[in-house]
Amino acid sequence: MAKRALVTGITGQDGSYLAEHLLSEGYDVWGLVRGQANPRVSRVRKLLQDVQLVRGDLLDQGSLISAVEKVRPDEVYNLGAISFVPMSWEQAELTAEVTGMGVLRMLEAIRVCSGITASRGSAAGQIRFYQASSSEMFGQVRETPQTESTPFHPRSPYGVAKAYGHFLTQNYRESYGMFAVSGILFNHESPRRGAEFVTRKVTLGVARIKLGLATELRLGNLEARRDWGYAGDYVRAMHLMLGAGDPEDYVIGTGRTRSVRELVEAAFTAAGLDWEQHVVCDQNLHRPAEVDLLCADPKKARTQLGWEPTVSFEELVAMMVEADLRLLADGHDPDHDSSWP
Ligand code: NDP
Ligand code: GDR
Repeated sequence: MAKRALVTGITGQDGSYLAEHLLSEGYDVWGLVRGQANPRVSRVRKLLQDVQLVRGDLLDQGSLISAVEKVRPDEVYNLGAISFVPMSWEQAELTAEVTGMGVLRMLEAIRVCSGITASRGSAAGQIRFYQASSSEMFGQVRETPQTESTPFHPRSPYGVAKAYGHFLTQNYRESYGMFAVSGILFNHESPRRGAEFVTRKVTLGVARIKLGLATELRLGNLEARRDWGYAGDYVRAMHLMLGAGDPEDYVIGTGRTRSVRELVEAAFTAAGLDWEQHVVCDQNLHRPAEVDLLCADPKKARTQLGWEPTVSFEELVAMMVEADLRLLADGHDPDHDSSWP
C-alpha cells in the first residue's frame, strides 16, 4: 500500500516541491486548501495534477480533525503559515493564530484521531508529524553558526509564533510519545518563491529592468545576512526527518551566509547589469527589529540523515533570474496575475 501524506500549505512554495518529491517517492499526496474560492488552488491543480485536495483551515480545529479522518495519513507535513515576516507586525494576532496556534490545532487533530491520551500513548502505525520551524527563531543570534541547541531570541511576531510551534511539537513528542519533529530551516528559495520575499523581489526586479519594464528597484536593509539555499533540496530534508528511526529536530541550511547586498550584486551581474545604477534604498522597507545574521551548522542533518544541499548560491540566483526573464518575456508578471512558473 502506498503511504499517504497530508500537506498543509500546499499552495505555497515548499508545498509544491514537497508534493512533487513525495509523488516521486510513490506517496498518495493530499493537500489541505482553505477558503471559498482561493485563486491559488487552480495553480495547484495545474502544477500538481496527482495531488488530491481536502478542505481545511489552520484556524478551524474541526476542519483539521475532518481532514485527518478523511485522509488517514501516515505522515502530516505542517507547512501552512503566515510566512512573510513584515506582515507579522501588521497582523500580529492573525500570525499567532495561524503560525502558532495552527500547530496546536494540527497536533490535536492527530492526537484525537489517533485516540492518544496522556495515559494511553501512541500505538504502532502512528501518524508522523513534521513542523516547519524557522531560523527566524534564532533572531538576535547568541552564537554563529546556529545549531539545534542554539538558544532562541526571536525578533518578530512571526519568530515568536514559530518558537511556540517548535516547543509545542517537542512537547507533544515528550508528553504523548508522538513521532513529531521540527525542521529548523534557513531561508530557501526558488523560481516559485513568493514575490514579496527579497530573493524573488530582486530577481523579478532585475528581469523587469533588463526587459525595459522598469528602471529602479526599491529595497530595505542591504546589510542583513542570510543562509540561502534551494527549496527543492530542503523538502528532501523534511521527508528524511520523518523517515528517520527516532523523532529528532534538525537544522537545515548550507552553512554559508551572504548579505542582501551580495545577493543584489549576484542577480544584477547574472543579467549583465550594474546594480548601483538601479537599486534605491528605502527606509520605509526597514523592519522594526531586524535579524542581522543567520548561518546554519547543518552537521547533524549531514551525519544522521545524509542530507546535503546540491545547488550553490550562485546557481540559485542564476536559476531565478533566468526563470523570471522567461516569465516576463512571455508576458506574465506575478505582481499582476496568478501565473506560476
Ligand atoms: P508560503 O508563504 O509560500 O506558503 C504558506 C502557505 O500557508 C500557503 O499555502 C498558504 O495557503 C498557507 N496558509 C496560510 N494561512 C493558512 C491557514 N489559515 N490555513 C491553512 N493554510 C494556510 O511559505 P513557504 O512555502 O515558503 O514556507 C512553508 C513553511 O515553511 C511556512 O510555515 C514557513 O513559515 C516555513 N519556513 C519557510 C522558509 C523559507 O525560506 N521558505 C524557511 C523556514 C520556515 P493560501 O494559498 O491559502 O494562502
Ligand atoms: P526573511 O525573508 O524575513 O528572512 O524570512 P525575506 O526574504 O523577506 O527577507 C530577508 C532579508 O532581506 C531584507 N530585505 C528585504 N526583504 C524584503 N522582503 N523586501 C525588501 O525589499 C528587502 N530589503 C531588504 C530583510 O530586511 C531581511 O533581512 C523568510 C521567510 O520565508 C520566513 O517564512 C522564513 O521563516 C525565514 O525566511 C527563514
